[in-house]
Amino acid sequence: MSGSEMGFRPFDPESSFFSYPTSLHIEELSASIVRSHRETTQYRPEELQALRWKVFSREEIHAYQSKVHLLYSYSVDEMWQHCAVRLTDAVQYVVEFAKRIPGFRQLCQNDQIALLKSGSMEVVLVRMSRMFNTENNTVFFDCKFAGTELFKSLACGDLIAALFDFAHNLCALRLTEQQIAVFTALVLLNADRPCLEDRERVQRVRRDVELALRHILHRDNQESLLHKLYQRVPVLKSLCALHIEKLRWFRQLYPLTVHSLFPPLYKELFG
Ligand code: CLR
Repeated sequence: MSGSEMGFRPFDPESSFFSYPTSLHIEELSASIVRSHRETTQYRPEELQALRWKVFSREEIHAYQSKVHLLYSYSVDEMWQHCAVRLTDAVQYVVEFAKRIPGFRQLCQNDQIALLKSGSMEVVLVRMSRMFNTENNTVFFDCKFAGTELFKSLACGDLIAALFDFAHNLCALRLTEQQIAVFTALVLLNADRPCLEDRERVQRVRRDVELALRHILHRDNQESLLHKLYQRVPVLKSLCALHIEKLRWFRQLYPLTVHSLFPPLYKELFG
């Protein structure tokens, strides 16, 4: 490639392998990740703010809890299936986000899949905090805000409580959309994931994203957040493990539901 062509190229994460990334690189990288995040999150913060008054009625909650037998009431396995579908939707948006992180698509396909397999759920859980209202401990689900009681029929109260707790604590950090964007990119680009072929290459892409996060936090005068964010990473891992454990338990009870009604991507990631 000629020099003049290079001048018109968009940010190339690989180029920083040969030279120390300039602050312009890092600036462009952050902007690009923030754009990718914005394009792959279904709701903008202003929209979510405007929807906060929408909460489920007692009757609706009972229908989700399979307490009543109305036309629109869920049985236990239907509720599991419904949540699995919702989670899979959310994962698909994360896959799209990953593909738009500069450098991600240049990783070999095996490594892209390995990173998504172990990281996409973690990113969904970080994203959950954007959809969370700490005033009443509810999360945006099926177009309204829902408390833990709505998920009672899943019979995994400990997991639900832990997920809500995590979202609540992350909300308390009052992260900006930019901070969430770059932090989630960093969660995906984890060179310690199992089954990676070219860890060094992942590490190289990660290094620049790490610089982007530092850059953003420095600019926002919130450098102390870095440590707090890193502290959440092992918690994410344990929540994902608990989710997988619950799925195993559910599969023993309802093997056919999982086999024939759960989304294939969900089974591929967690089953
Ligand atoms: C997370 C942020 C995403 C959009 C989104 C979609 C599905 C939601 C999820 C968010 C938060 C967690 C959620 C999930 C559907 C079911 C799940 C509410 C808001 C609850 C906690 C139940 C999990 C049950 C498993 C055992 C299947 O951008």
